[in-house]
Amino acid sequence: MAYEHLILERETGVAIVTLNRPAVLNALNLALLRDLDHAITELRDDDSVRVVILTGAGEKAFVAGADIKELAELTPVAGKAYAAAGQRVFAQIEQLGKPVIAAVNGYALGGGCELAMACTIRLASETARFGQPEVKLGIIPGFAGTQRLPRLVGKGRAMELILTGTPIDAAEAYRIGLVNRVVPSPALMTEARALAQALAASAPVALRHAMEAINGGLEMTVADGCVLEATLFGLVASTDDMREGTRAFVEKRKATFTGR
Ligand code: CO8
Repeated sequence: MAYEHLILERETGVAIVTLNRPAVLNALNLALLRDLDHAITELRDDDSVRVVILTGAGEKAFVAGADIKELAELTPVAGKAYAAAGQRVFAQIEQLGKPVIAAVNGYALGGGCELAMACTIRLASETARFGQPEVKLGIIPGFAGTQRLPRLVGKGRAMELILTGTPIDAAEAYRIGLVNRVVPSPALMTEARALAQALAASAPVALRHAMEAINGGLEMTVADGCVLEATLFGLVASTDDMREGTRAFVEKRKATFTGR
């Protein structure tokens, strides 16, 4: 399908989604959110895609937040609907069942930081900046930032980032656990592709269920999470990929996983 504000490319086993409004630092407007919604659904249903990379067009930004010009016009009812729509799309990314790598190539502010947090793994270029500056606009995060940020970096740090609205650089984001890795800017997409290819070579059903155990388990007691884990373990142990993976180890060869 044709997209207005994003570019969707496919390489072997990997899809690259580039949010493409560079003139406004890839700010998320409703049209871009709609494109992202459709792209995620397309990628969910495409078995040839095992891993997704999400990045921003241009040199400066991943996503500099929700489009402030659009926000400024919102009525309360429209604002609630907008926030709910963003939350739903971001939840689809989190629950895609395939790893989504955020390749954060610059500003990830407000809705951009929230989008990165919905991804499975975050790689940042040295020039990336992260923050939740909403309070400086008289609003609060609305795409689940108040929920995902404390879960990723702890309550105290989330409070500080959200209440001060002050952005942090990539090194600090790494230090507090907001990103998995920081790489020199020119190497960002190479690193993201290498990670994506490594993940794409793994057993897709195992990856999907591992993510489900982690995401689901975080919302449960440890005891309930362990029940979930054991159940998903049982399911995964019934796959062709489990037989292939264990047999390949015994036969001292590289496993080839089919996703069945
Ligand atoms: N929305 C709309 N336009 C933007 C945005 C944005 N978030 N960010 C940048 N732009 C535009 C600028 O207006 C400018 O356009 P123009 O050339 O027409 O003037 C262009 O992008 C380039 O930006 P700058 O000239 O400002 O570039 P600088 O390098 O000087 O500064 C910054 C870069 C620091 C990133 C700066 O642009 C900035 O502070 N941007 C806003 C960051 C921000 O506050 N983000 C949070 C937005 S609120 C949000 O995300 C809430 C999410 C939840 C919503 C819930 C639904 C209701």
